[in-house]
Amino acid sequence: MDGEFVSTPRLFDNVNPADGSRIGLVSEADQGLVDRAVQAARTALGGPWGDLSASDRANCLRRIADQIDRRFDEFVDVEIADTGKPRAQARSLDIPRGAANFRIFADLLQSRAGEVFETVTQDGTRAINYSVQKPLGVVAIISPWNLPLLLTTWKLAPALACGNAVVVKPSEETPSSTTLLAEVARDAGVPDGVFNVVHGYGPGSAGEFLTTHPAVDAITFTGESRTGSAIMKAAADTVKEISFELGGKNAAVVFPDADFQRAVEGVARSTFTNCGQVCLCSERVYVHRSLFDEFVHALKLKAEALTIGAPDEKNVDMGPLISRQHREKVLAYYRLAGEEGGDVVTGGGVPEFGDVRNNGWFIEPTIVTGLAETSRCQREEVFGPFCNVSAFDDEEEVVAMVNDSDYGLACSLWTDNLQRAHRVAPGIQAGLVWVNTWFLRDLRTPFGGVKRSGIGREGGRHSLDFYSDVSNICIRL
Ligand code: NAD
Ligand code: 6OD
Repeated sequence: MDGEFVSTPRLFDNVNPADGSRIGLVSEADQGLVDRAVQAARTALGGPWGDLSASDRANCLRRIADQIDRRFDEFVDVEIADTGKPRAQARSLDIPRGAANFRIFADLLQSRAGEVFETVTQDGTRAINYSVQKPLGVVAIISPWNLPLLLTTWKLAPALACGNAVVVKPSEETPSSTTLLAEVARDAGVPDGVFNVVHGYGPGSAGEFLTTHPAVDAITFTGESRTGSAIMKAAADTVKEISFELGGKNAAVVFPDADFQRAVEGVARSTFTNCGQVCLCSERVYVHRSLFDEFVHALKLKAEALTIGAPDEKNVDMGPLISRQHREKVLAYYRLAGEEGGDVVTGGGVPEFGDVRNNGWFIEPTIVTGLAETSRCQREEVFGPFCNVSAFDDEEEVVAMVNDSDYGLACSLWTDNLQRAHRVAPGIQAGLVWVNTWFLRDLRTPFGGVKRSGIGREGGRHSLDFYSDVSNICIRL
């Protein structure tokens, strides 16, 4: 908060999902503190930050990335304490991506071009028009718990690159890495008030205070579609800019011409990574009827071979879900799948360890078959290590099944037929289509969803466009 750490009288627990232990107490921001954070950000816009050149801001972002690298192990430690995810995943995905987000937007900022038009007027004289990019102002960043540092920095880095001042509210489940990032930003020379963090919940707490704040100019949010809808309503009164990355009910399609082994491995990865808690995970798997039985059997073996456990266990593949409440929700979907006529191929319950891990929120990877396309389990986001596998007969039919969803975030197609890949991919109603891969990211590309999966695109120039206001200047010559 304006360059200093502030305690509040209201504290909430931060709990380790791998064993249920309390990691620490977190200060919840009240309305007064959120006001202070927003005011600090507004004031900072008129301070030294507002005078920095794009090149100076880019260098500042690179220093933040360097500081994340320098304190890499600390970031890994806090991220796994908050989430319970395998240390190897935090080391290879979450934390390196945190640093990469700052480097890519530093580079993109420096190669950013504007628009110039020469205009010939009716009387034969000329004018030139050119665009200038300005910050949006005070940006509220609200992030979820599944990939805390990765997803916060995905928004924070371009927001700072474009010269904004921010107030970040990390998820109440994962407050630590953003707090550490505040230290890092200060050490990297980000002026006081440019990067503020407030902790707390959504409704009636820091999230709502921020999204309804009249002095916040824009909200960038990642989280559930339902929350997006509540935030959109909150933002409407003061007509704030919004960018939303929301939920998914993503499909994976395995065509008969796929490399079978690669498809099995790919679908296992896209279903079970991060215990199914990635917005891009596949919960609907469509397999050509000719491969169906063989594929379901192979996927079952993959699921049963996963090592479930705490972050530092040897060869651990899958950690716990984030919280007791979230496990109850996912288990309710496991039960519902049976009630809706699904056959459980594997999983469906909670693993028994006989030690302290029984106090954590572990869950079995679960595969079902036989769910109707209209069933709730096939239409609603579970956000756990769960998929239903359905058979299809032809391309047209499967594209219709994939597109028959309220969501439209991501899809992966598995085929070795190049013509098929090019024919099918553009017809998928999703912001992201992968062919023979999943979650392969180039940070310059547009990222986001259609339908209930989001509003707008971030990534590359799309982020720079969102986090800037453009003005046209017309000069009569
Ligand atoms: P969530 O919507 O419950 O919470 C996200 C954030 O919003 C948290 O910081 C929370 O405190 C805050 N919040 C909740 N209610 C609010 C309100 N009324 N006003 C202001 N803030 C509020 O989501 P989650 O459970 O943390 O994350 C899981 C969800 O996020 C899943 O649906 C997943 O698909 C989605 N997600 C989407 C993407 C994407 O890129 N599309 C990425 C990651 C996660
Ligand atoms: O890779 C990214 O940039 C990104 N936004 C990933 C989102 C993952 C969802 O859980």
